[in-house]
Amino acid sequence: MSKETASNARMARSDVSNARNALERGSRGATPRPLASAGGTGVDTLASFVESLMSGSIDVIDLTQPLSEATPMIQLPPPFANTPNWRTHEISHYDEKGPAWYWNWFEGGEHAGTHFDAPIHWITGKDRDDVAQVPVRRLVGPAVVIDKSREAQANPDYLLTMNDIRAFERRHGSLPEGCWLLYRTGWDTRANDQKAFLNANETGPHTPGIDIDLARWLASESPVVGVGVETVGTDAGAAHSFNPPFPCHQFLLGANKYGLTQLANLAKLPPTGAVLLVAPLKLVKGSGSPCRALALVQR
Ligand code: 23J
Ligand code: MN
Repeated sequence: MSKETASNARMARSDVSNARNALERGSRGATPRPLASAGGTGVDTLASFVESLMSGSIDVIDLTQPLSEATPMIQLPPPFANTPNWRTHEISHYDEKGPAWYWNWFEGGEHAGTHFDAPIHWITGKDRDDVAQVPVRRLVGPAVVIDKSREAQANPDYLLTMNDIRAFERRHGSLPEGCWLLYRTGWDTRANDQKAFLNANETGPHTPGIDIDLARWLASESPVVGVGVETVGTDAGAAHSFNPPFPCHQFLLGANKYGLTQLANLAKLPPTGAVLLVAPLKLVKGSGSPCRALALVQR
């Protein structure tokens, strides 16, 4: 304890000390506060959150697919360049290269597995945030889950429309401000099988997505900050031939919004009420990043 701190402790009840503490801290100074107060609202919602977490009345759901050499990667047609498969290289494994430690290094794309698309990923967002610049406040928010797994099973080219959103809103209320729209298609069950996951034939990949008008509306008029999907990208497999091509990427990233792909466990979330937490790596100038995506759900 420093001389000054000791002196402050002895004089804790004096007016002089209180005034000085207030100045030094630039805060409420010696004004007594209730023990568990978070300040601000006077109601400690974070303490009650921790209580719910510990009692199990709030559950944490992992929305992340495992990332390995078997993780499916998007395959763009020629002449476009592609992302190589994820690869892990061993550095040592409790052996002569490191007798008491195990560690690896890896190589892989920014858009590998469960990953985050930053606005700068697309040409329409080229002057906007890279993945390191995205405000973390926007990586935490309410999640709404729209389930079209039946439709996508019947039609792998199923496109979510404005009418689907209107029907969802009639039933569950308006999309909340700053929300993430999570689009369930049942595609997560294919994630351990590159062929089934990409579902390509001679006419290209066939995976569900979002139609052009809805992509435009989500970007320019809706309260969503991002769109999350179970498929390899936020756009439909056939979106290369849409006009404009890849409308989700074009409109959402151009509007400083985000994409989130290859999600798992959306079936475990309620249509509304969950909270999404997304944690992409803070890659300087990165266009995106593999990420951990978690959801908090009230039981
Ligand atoms: C580049 C070009 C087209 C697409 C993508 C990337 C992605 O899906 C992605 O991961 O951002 S559709
Ligand atoms: Mn991506």
